[in-house]
Amino acid sequence: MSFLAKNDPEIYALFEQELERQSYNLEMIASENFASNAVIEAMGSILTNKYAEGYPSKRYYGGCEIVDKIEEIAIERAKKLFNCQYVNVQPNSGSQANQAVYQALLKPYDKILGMDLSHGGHLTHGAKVSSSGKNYHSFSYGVELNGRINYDKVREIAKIVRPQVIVCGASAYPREIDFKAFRSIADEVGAYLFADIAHIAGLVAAGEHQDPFPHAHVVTTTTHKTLRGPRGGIIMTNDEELSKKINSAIFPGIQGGPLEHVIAAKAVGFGENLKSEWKIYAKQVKTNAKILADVLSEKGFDIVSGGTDNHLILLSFLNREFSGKDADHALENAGITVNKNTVPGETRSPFVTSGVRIGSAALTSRGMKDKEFTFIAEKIAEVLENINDISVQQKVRKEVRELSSKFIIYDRPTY
Ligand code: DSN
Repeated sequence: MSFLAKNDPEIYALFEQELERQSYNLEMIASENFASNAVIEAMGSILTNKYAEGYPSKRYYGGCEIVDKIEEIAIERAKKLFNCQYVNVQPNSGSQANQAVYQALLKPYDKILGMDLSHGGHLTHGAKVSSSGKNYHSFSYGVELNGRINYDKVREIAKIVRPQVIVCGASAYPREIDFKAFRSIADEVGAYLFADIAHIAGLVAAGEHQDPFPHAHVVTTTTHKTLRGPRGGIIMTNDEELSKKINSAIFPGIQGGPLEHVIAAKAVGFGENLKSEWKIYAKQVKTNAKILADVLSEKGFDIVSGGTDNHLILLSFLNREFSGKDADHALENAGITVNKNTVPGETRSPFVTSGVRIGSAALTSRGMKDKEFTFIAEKIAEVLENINDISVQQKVRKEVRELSSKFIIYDRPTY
């Protein structure tokens, strides 16, 4: 019997329910993935006991010789993976990583220009409800009605705004991001280019998406999305002076003791990303997303931008009677987990929306390939075409369970 089961049966029972949910539903939220047992083991380890404020060899506590080695391995692996010179592996999340970048590069009320949240950007790219939009003057660019970034328009906006930082990278953008084009805009207006590659990092690491270096001055990513590591963030740069400012912004600026158990898990995750199999995985992630786009498009659904270059698609229901919220709910009932999302030309509120975002990374980690993704796309279409028919949702739910049970990801869960 596990320690958890013995000591806290109430929490353990909920863990069992969550394992059941993860095992027998189709997880298609584009920002989620399934970390390996090795990553989970490192996260749930004795390293949680250790305080290590500071950086390797420059700590404020004794007894850090082992965690120093672990943090150095995490840094070296990330440097190799993303082809850069300086990495801070301590951010507890992508949001904290981004907050630290702003602290390092900006003074309060300086100007930032990022992608509009409702066009696929992220809260931390200047949304007024986030500290990035409260502590700095934030401005935004968006996508055209065709769902794509128009780089000439971004240039026009940048020339008017004259921001100190241009943020590129997105949470719901199905197309390749042209870092080189963004850098030329940043150079033209004398801004830093900051690339947040949280969604696409696993593809970048495999050479399946354009590399943000050498174009971006600073790059952040989360480690748990397409990278499939533990929940957390990292910050990267090739500029030594910037790296010092970033390190001070993380500690003592924003965070205290780093989560060394998570840093160890980041190292384990990066080790997996460096293996040759990773390239095969990343390629399949893209193939699977393309299958979703192709099949759903053949079935008459409107795919934002007409397809995908990465791990996600956006379905638009602007021309349908039902909303993103309705679709999200119906698919959830059928055992397919996605999230509602705004789309270009949105007419409904952000709580209702006219779209859903669907990602392929997590199910690809379970080993699902072309055949399974074709089947899944057909099932998504079936549910959406019969959105008010609960019997269809119940039938699909059974089929989803049958498929899921052939691709069990944690046969020996470490919780
Ligand atoms: N919440 C994440 C996403 O779903 O894309 C971004 O932080």
